[in-house]
Amino acid sequence: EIEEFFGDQFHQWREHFRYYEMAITELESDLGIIDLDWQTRLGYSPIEHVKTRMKTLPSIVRKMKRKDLPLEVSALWEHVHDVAGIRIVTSFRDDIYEILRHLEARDDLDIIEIKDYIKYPKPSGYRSLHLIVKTKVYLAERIIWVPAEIQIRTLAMDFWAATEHKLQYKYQHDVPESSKEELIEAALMADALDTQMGRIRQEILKK
Ligand code: 0O2
Repeated sequence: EIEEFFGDQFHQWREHFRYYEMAITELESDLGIIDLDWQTRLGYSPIEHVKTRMKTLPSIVRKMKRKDLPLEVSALWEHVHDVAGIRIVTSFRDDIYEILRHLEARDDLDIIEIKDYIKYPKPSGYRSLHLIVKTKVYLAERIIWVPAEIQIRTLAMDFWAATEHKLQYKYQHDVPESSKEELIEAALMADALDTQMGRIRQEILKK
């Protein structure tokens, strides 16, 4: 069925999906190593946990249609940067920028774009730091740089985003206006929680 859908580009699509999977494997492993290193040297890692996901085919097709892109693998590679996705969840807001500084210093990662939805939250109330990157992947006979999206957010931001996402689905993306306002309010509460936890940490570190 899928083979029919892609016609003579089927093998190219399959090949590219493997590249995205490789990028996820690479990023997950790199972050696991950094997490261990931080734990070992400092007894504390800014990484709380990491989650990976591949964008589903229906979601890719929807996005390409929305962007008026031809359903071709070259358009996917050039213009859809979030097929491979990795989410890093932290305990504190400051940890997000600590992780960013680390990622910026790596030479196996090329940061193409930083979208700071913490400084500039989305109208929905959504907060998170998004990085569009290219990650270095060693194949048997050559090196490729695979596009990926890294989302970095606190537990509080993640709680809000995951719950809001579920509600959007429940209401088929047609959430009543009053609920939208309450969701924005809830996002502000999650933000206040992050501020308070950060303050408590500073107090404890001072002692
Ligand atoms: P899924 O299932 O993760 O694929 P772009 O054209 O890429 O520049 P895009 O895709 O709108 O623009 O990028 P954006 O807004 O920077 O990031 C989109 C992703 O951020 C979403 O993925 C969500 O994971 C998350 N996100 C953005 N806004 C919200 C929000 O209001 N609520 C929640 N819960 N998540 C949000 P996808 O593609 O929607 O889904």
